[in-house]
Parts: sequence; C-alpha cells; structure tokens
Amino acid sequence: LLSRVCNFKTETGLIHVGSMAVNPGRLSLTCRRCLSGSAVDGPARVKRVSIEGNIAVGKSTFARLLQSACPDWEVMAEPVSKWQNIESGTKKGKDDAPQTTVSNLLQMMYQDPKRWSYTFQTYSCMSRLRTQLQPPPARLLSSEGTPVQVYERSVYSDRYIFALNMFELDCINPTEWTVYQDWHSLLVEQFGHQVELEGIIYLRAPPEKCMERLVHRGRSEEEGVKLDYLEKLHVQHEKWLVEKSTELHFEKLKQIPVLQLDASVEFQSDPDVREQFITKVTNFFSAL
Ligand code: UDP
Ligand code: D5M
Ligand code: MG
Repeated sequence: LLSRVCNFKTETGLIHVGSMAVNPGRLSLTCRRCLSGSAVDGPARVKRVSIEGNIAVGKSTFARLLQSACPDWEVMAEPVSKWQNIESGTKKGKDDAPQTTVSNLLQMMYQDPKRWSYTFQTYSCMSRLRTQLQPPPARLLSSEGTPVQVYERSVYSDRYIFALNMFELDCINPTEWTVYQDWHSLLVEQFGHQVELEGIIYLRAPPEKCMERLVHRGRSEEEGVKLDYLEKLHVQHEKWLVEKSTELHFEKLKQIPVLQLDASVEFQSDPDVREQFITKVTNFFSAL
C-alpha cells in the first residue's frame, strides 16, 4: 500500500483529490499537496516556519546554518536571482529574429521606486507563493523526528513589511495599495492552510548593524540603500513581530509564535553562538 488518494473535505469545503504519502514509521498518511495528515491515522504534518528580518541581517547565512544542522529541516532560499534576471519578450529585431531581453527588476525598483515598486511586489509575492506551495521533499515526509520546512521570508513579510512600507513612503499609490491588498488577501485565503506558517524566527539587529553587513556584502543593486530605509524596515518588523501593532488580515497569523534571536552578535564565524542558535531553534520547533 504505497499510495492512496486523499479525498476528503478541506476547511474551505472543497473536496481535495491528491496522492498520499505513507509514513511507515508512524503508520500515518500525509497528503503531498495539502500536507494535512489523514483524519483516520492522525496528523503527520510538516511544520512550516519563516525566517524574517531586515535586509542583510543575516537570513541567508542563518538559513545555510540550519540546512547543515539537521536533515529534518529543509530550507528554501529567497529567489533573489529570479528578480535579478527576468527574461522577457520576443520582439522581432531588424533581421526578424526573436529578441530576448533580460531585466533586473530588483535594480529597477531601487532606481525608480515609484515606477517599479508595485510591479516588484506582484513578482516577489508570486515567487514566494510558488515557493510556499512547493511540497516538502520525501525525506521530510518520512521523517521520524520533527520535520520542518523553513522559508527565507514569506508572503506575509512581503505585505506587512515591504509593500506596506512602500505605500507609506508613497512609492505605491493608494489605488495600487488597494488593488495589492485585494489580490493578496484573495490568494492567501484561497490557498488557505497551504500557505500558513506554524512559526516565525525573527532575526533582530539594529539597522546600523544591517547597514554594516549590507555594505560588506556589496550587492550592486543595493548601493543606493540608505540607513534611513533600513530604519523604516526595522520599525515595520518591530510593529509586526514584537509590538504586534500591525493590522493583520489573517486570523492564524495573529497567534503565530515568534522566536526572536539577537542577530547583532557575530554568529557566522562564532561556533558557540551558532550552537546556541541551533539549540533555541530546536526547542522552538519541538514546541510548535
Ligand atoms: N554576516 C556576517 N556575520 C554574521 C552574519 C552575516 O558578517 O554573523 C554577513 C554575511 O557574510 C553577508 C552579510 O552579512 O556578507 C549579509 O548576510 P546575508 O546575505 O545572510 O543577509 P540577508 O540579507 O539574507 O539577511
Ligand atoms: O533581500 C533581498 C533583497 O530584495 C533586498 O534588497 C530587499 C529586497 N526585497 C525583498 N523582498 C522585497 C519586497 N517584497 N519588496 C521590496 N524589496 C524586497 P535580503 O534581505 O537581502 O535577503
Ligand atoms: Mg538573503
């Protein structure tokens, strides 16, 4: 009995038909598409957690650390290179040959934020949605421990950090903001528990530390990023994840546990700090 059909009513009232993966260790069934455990055999759900934090605080570095720390954890990196290389068009050239152009939407947004912020938000949200909808690898589905899929940022930081900030900075106009919120809510509600998170890890550091790391990293698109911008993003993170004063539109998100880590300490090269982080993360995942 290697596979079965998942055919039960979901919370949204839809009948979901998809293949089921058998977890022999736990004698339970997990639907590969909706990730829900079968009602008869008990839940075997892979937990989903996002890493949130300011630009250059160290999310990717931390994500690599998690990936190498435990085989039960699968890390999905932020698709920055996709935003930097968008192949488009087949406009005919002079010789009638199809032309392909490659554009760097990240650069376009930083160079002309009023023109490109809304476009950037549509693309980044779409790519995050795609990432969050990907099924976990088989290794996680058959794990005996605490399998966790970890994302670098999420569709929620897109809206409650970046898009909101762009709106407050007047780089997204009120009409664009209304349209954005409308489709964002629709998508998140429609995909329901497929895009829900069970926890958030907030890497927290003063904007000055992020600036130092941003300069050290030297990503060319970010050359014009000022401390003031990182300060605004820091305030958005604090409002959402610490003060909890950001107006949220999804019930589950309001209750979500947040693990705060002080990322201002040097964790990349300090094995003791790395170990402390891993211990805190392990305990956090176990309690979700
Ligand atoms: N970095 C560092 N010490 C740390 C963590 C990160 O010097 O403890 C550096 C890292 O090598 C990189 C920069 O900070 O040059 C930004 O890190 P990352 O790309 O991981 O940040 P993200 O933008 O993903 O949060
Ligand atoms: O984030 C990668 C880069 O992409 C960084 O310059 C911030 C930018 N970014 C990421 N998501 C968004 C949204 N939604 N709007 C605007 N800018 C965004 P890093 O923190 O370096 O991993
Ligand atoms: Mg990163």
